[in-house]
Amino acid sequence: MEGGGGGSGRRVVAVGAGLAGLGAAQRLRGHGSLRLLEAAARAGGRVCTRPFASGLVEMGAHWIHGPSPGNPVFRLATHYGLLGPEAAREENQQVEVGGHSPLPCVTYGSSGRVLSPQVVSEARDLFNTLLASARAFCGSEEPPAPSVGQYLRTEIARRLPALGRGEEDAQRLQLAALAACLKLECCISGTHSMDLVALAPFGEYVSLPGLDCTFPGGYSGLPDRMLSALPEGTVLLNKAVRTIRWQGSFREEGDEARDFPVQVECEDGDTFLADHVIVTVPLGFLKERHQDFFQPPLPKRKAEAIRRLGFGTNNKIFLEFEKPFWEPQQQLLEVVWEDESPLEEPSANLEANWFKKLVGFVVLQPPEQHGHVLCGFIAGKESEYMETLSDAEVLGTMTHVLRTLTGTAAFSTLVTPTPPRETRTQISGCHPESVPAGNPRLPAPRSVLRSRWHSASYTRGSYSYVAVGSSGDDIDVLAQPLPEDPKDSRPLQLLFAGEATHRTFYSTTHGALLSGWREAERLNQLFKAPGPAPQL
Ligand code: 6YU
Repeated sequence: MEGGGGGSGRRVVAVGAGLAGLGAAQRLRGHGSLRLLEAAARAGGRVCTRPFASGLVEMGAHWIHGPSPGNPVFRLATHYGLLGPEAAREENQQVEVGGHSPLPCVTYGSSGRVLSPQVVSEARDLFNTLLASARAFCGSEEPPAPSVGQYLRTEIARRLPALGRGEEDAQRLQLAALAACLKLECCISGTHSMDLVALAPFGEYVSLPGLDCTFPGGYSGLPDRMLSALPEGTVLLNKAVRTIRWQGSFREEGDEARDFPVQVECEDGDTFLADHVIVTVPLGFLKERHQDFFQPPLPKRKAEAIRRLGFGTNNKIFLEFEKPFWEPQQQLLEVVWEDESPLEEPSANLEANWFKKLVGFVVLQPPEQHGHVLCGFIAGKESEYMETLSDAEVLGTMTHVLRTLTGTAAFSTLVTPTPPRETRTQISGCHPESVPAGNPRLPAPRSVLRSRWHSASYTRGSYSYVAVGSSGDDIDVLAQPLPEDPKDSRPLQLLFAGEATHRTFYSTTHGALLSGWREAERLNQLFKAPGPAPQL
């Protein structure tokens, strides 16, 4: 089959129907035809809402980071009426959270006790101060360390004598809480270790104002609405692209008069000829496949940028409980493994220790809508190892972890040393019906669901970061269209969009959307497309 119509008009093909691809399709004007080819059976890519328990859960993007008028995802979601009343409140849009909104929280230690909020916030304050100073090296020629992780560890070591006011047990607990902060930062950056994240470009990422919000009817409502606004037949699902041949001269049967510089060949053998192809496949896919995906292969500069930039894994584990064991006001259950320290190498034994990388659980709100559901976050190689386990294994391990943390394990094989039962502190103020007196074992979750972004063949991870040895310039190189020569008689054969191509908003849905709009605008300029200016 040869795709597209549109007579002598320019033919555009976009690869990938995530927010970048859909955004590009939404904004293109003045072309002859557009086809959007998507490997999966659904649009949305890393925006993926699924039913679970009595409600919906987000397997990918969770929040709008910085929901305020400067955020195009916020504007579009508001336009479609997809957000709740809290998000519409102007005060909430003005809050400066500098990244992630804080949630009311309880912190469990691995000895089976709730840790003092004061101890935890002391460690968190120090960590946030150090993180802010790490961002301040933005663009520095000579940062004090190559990676964010190394910088943070050096600074923590420097402050060691003052930690916990020099008292040994208090100091150990502060270090354990700092190790937990470091793991949370791995989830936020989507990396195995902050030692892999480059220090100098770290501050280039821009946080928008606004209290992070979710989509009451599911994040997928956004791509669904974008999709339904496109002319019917624009998006072809289950259409995985195998190879993009560019710099060619391809003719269609029955139309010898016209040749196209690009041919897109799909896994099922279908081909599409195009003047322009907007590539929005994830960086993880490009890392694995770019050598065969493009014929001729990408120029060295682009291939090197793909190799250097980071793309890691952050997964979610959803657990449904019959009854909550947490307090109604608690929205975040944090985990601190009390024998850990950021100054010591974490265990490399994934099989024995993968669950220790879990940073904690967000409580899905409101329970009337979701049921009693916790969403755990876990990044890095441990997260990738978790993907290889069965549901039953993950559920079993999570049950044991939660029993250990709440002091309700009969005995612990997960943590050493575990204090004897009588020395463990009871969880204060637990729901009497869920953890009855005498502290018996916490009931196992009813069901489990987890994401597996690393195993997903057309994603191969969660999102991008600027890795050691790389810089924001690599993001710009990745975003550059091909052929490189602006005087080429057949310009803009390949254009590149996707979250990893946005220098200041990489790793987010708004970065993805803006990148799609950017590439559509590049083509609109080429077509000198007349038409109304977009309203959003
Ligand atoms: C956000 C959030 N969020 C959690 C988790 C994940 C992500 N993000 P897509 O992949 O969507 O589309 C490409 C399509 O291409 C796809 O459909 C493929 O099937 C298709 N394809 C591939 N190969 C193909 C082929 N050969 N042929 C045809 N089709 C092909 N973002 O704003 N808020 O809460 C989270 C989170 C677990 C996995 C997130 C979040 C990231 C976004 O989901 C993601 O960026 C966009 O959806 C990507 O859209 P796209 O179109 O580019 O690709 C300092 C500093 C720190 C920096 N980080 C701070 C921010 C932290 C980010 N937040 C993450 C947190 C969560 C929980």
